[in-house]
Amino acid sequence: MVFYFHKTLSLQYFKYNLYKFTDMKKTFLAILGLTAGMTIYAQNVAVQPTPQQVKTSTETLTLTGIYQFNGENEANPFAIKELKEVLVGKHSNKDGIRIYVGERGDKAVRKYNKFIPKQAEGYFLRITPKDIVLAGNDERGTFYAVQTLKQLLKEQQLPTIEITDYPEIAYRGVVEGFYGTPWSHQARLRHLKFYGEHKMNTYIYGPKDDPYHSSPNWRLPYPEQEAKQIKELVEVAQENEVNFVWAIHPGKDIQWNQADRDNLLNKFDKMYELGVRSFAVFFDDISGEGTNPVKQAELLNYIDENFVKVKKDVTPLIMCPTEYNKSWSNPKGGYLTTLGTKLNPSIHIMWTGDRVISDMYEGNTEKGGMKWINNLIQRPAYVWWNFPVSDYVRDHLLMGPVYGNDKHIANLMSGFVTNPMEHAESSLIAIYGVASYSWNPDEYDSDKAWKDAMKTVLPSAAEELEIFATHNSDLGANGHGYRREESVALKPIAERFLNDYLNKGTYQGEDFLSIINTFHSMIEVADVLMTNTENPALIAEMKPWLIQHKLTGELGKEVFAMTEAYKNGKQDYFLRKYKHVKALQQQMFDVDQTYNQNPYQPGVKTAGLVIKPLIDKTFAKVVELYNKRFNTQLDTKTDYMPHTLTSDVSQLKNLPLRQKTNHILVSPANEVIKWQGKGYMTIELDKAYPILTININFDKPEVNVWGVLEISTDGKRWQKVDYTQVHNNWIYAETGKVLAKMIRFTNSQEKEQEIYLRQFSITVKK
Ligand code: DV1
Repeated sequence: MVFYFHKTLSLQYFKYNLYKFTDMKKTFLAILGLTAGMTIYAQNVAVQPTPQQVKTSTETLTLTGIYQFNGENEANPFAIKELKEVLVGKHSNKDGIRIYVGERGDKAVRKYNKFIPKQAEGYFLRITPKDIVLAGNDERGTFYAVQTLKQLLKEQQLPTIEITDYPEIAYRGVVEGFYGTPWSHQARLRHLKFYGEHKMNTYIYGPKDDPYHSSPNWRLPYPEQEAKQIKELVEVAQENEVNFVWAIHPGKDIQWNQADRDNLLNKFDKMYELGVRSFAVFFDDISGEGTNPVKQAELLNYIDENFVKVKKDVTPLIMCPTEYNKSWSNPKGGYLTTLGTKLNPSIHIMWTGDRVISDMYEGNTEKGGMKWINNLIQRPAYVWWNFPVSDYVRDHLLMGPVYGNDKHIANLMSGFVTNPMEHAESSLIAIYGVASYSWNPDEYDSDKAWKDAMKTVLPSAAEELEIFATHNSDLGANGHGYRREESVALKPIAERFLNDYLNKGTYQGEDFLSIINTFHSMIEVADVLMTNTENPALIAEMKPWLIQHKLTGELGKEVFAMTEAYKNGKQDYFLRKYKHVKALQQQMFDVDQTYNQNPYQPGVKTAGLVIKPLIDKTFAKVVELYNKRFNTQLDTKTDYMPHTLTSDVSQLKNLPLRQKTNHILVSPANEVIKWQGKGYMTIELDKAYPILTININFDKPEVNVWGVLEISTDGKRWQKVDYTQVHNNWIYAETGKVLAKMIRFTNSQEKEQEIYLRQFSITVKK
């Protein structure tokens, strides 16, 4: 019994002091709490993020619309503004519901001081049938108390409740740090409000493709229009209790001299004038001089001492290192250790984990994880979590749940921010999950947060959005090897069906019906969402994927109709469905070739992990059975990639290939690729083709000094191909239609080369 209480209740009720208590003490206190006759729960409250400690009773408070405010002049004005929007009504001096609002020490809430958690941004919220207390440990705490009140209010009714709450991770939020089209001004405004509502306090501005954040213009002030918008963002961030962190990315061409120090500080001064009070310096994805850790640390300390500490109202600096994940770091090279020892202790160091895209875990100082990095940098890392960012899988929409980060490592990090997709609205699903995780990781419920996110982002069609999202979660094959679950409910059924059908040519009726039902729901939700008018920005982003989703549902339906037709010997009906399937495949191909035509991963992929393979394999099998039985030669092919890439360069070997008409392309990568001496990359085509041209861009001149391009028909005898390096780092080779099955590029020297893989494409004659 005691054990039961300990496990299920004490963690929630007494988490306030979780780290200080021993197990014995926790058990004892849990029993105390229960005997006091309170109802304690945290899980079932409609508040997200889940509060640390909640006590409720069954009574409710009905708002009358008349209030007596106590403390409104002393309390955080942004909290008061929000509160008045929530409690629509009028003021009275003598009657109505009493509202006590303010920060620790304010007169109005002084008698509640002992209930206010002594944690930054914490608050105490109490609702009784007569009054409401909103008492923050600080200004942000009061603001969050109001946000909780807002979530509790349903049809002018409030539950009587007592909440003691605070965040476990100090900085929680978003880093707009992806490659691709930066978010629009409108999207950013909407986001800042969303962050405030979900208790996130950080927005780091660092879109890679803003030329005034990075090269070439990081030294220049923003043009008037952009400056005006940033000023507005800062103001809105402030109203929503969000730190607007402006990041600079100077490392591509920075000179380690006084002139560039001045340039950087001048730019920071300009941003300060626009209202910015939080700053970051990013040294990610660069090569050459800028990567020197001693120089980086000197610059950061210089900014810290000559800007941050001088201004007094600027928050601690954040820096993003060049070796920002374990797989790239060379502990012997001493990069991270140098930062750890040289950087002023107040400066935060960002970190993406063991890999570029990875989830966080405790680990240890030898093998990896949070403890590994913290040991090197001598401070808790500031986590930059690369989900749901899709800048390396741009043909995918990542709307699945947030999971994978350990729940008990809050004390090992100074911040947790998510890097989202360039699709701002669709990213809110994951951001909601991150808000929930980073506030109260121990109680984080991935599935619940994900479902609640749907209700928050699109209340009028939350169920439909959830179905769409469940099939748009995985990233597909990618260079980083990061994958997510998808179509989770259908997966075991699909596996069983395929196992039966591919091996025995039979299947269970029940499985068949569940699968058909899934296809129907895919079609329905696509239609419902496509015509939804509640959140036009979201629908516009999802549009290409909705179209593809509907076609996939239709394709599945028709392929499965073929299996039934075959089983029942209905030949005409089979052929009719076959024809339709071919037409649907063609339409899906067209969508893929028409929408989202970015130069990196163009196209539109949906339901790629479970559903698409289920359809394709079933189609191939049923056509094969039919061909055998009726002696026909119907085409069993679906879309697939017949060519392969092999490489001994670790950052290249998992890069997917793409085909567009007669071009075969290696999917480009964003980051610096370290191509070791003698390292190679080979593309093997499904058969020998006359090669028309080979186009390469490594974003680097003089590749001809070290890079050798060769072709072969059998992989044994290789023929060197001459190429010309034309302007802007483009390499161009015309092979005179010579027949080849393999194309190989090798670093012929011993020395490692650092390149960007912007393009590697082969054009063949088909
Ligand atoms: O700009 C980001 C990308 O969006 C890059 C690395 O990969 C992301 C995903 O492709 N810069 C990064 S992560 N810096 C992380 C610093 C801690």
